Amino acid sequence: MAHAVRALWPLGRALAWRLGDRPALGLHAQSRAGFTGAAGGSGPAATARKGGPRLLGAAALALGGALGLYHTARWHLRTQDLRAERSATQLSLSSHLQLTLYQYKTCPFCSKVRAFLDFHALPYQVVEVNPVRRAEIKFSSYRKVPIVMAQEGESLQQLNDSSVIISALKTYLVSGQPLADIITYYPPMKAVNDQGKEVTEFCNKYWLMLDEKEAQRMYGGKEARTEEMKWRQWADDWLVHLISPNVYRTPAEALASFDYIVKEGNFGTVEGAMAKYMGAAAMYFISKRLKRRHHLRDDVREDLYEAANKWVAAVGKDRPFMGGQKPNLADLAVYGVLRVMEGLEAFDDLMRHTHIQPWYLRVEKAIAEAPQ
Ligand SMILES: N[C@@H](CCC(=O)N[C@@H](CS)C(=O)NCC(=O)O)C(=O)O
Repeated sequence: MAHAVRALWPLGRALAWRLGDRPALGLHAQSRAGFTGAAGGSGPAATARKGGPRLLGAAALALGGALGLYHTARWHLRTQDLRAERSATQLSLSSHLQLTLYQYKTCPFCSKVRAFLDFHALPYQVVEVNPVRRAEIKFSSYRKVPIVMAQEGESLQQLNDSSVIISALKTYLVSGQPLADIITYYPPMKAVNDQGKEVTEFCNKYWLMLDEKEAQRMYGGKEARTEEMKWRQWADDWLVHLISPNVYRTPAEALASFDYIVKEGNFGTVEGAMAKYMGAAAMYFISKRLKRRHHLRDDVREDLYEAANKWVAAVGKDRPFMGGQKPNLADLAVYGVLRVMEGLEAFDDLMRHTHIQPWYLRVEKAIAEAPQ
């Protein structure tokens, strides 16, 4: 059962943390690995109560930016001549890709990727992975989901990690560079987490590999690019950590959450029944531990509401989305993470007690209206 529970989102991730799997990256891990870094709890909500992680987060962001700039420059010099020829074909790029998404439907990282693919009208096939046996991803040495397999002509690429998948595909859509080249700019890095365990992270994962012209066209200025990176990282490093403590807050909520996970997921009948009751019980207790680990309040809803309102304040009143007239990658990431709570009490509470609903519905609509 422990194995079943470990592989399941949100429970699987929670148990991964419990088992010391989480890349809670200290300075040591970051300097060893030199990656953009998921500095634990470095988002605005966390930094209100924690000064150190804020500095780490800023340092990680700056480091990622510097690495990204370096890679962008290197790549720009190499491909300058090809660029002009490619621009004419960019519109049809998405039709050159055949994508397969390996996922757990209720995993927030997978939901982020789907939000991205749907908004960009990129067709894809879904393989729902059985969280107990994970046979569907046996081919992969990277053992988490989401994974995207991307076939571009003769070339088949495996993209790991939600943020890498999104950054690589967005770079592809904007620049037209071959995906095989793009993914070399997001190399995996081994790091050591705060429990001394080796974990895999990815360099530059919030950075798009664009030349100056493309970046200008896409963002209009440096601030918009930095803002998008910052809030994408916040969604991964802070917002995601609020999900489990909120959806497993009480025994009844834990049971409802598992009911939903089992219904949506790829479980055998016995596995499903076991996961529902044993998983709900396990997660109810584990979520208390997560609450302490992430320094959440006694009433974890308070943290969720605060995060949502911070996000709404960051979007502001003068634009429908953080991306302006259309969602950017941060809008899609925050939406994707929150969406996994739909249908649960935590989601209804969130809509009722914060100002996030109008923005949330706008993103939902923008995705629904994407040309199919
Ligand atoms: N940083 C990764 C995290 C992915 C992740 O933790 N996925 C979980 C499911 S939500 C998983 O596959 N867990 C299985 C395991 O850890 O063994 C991403 O953004 O994609």
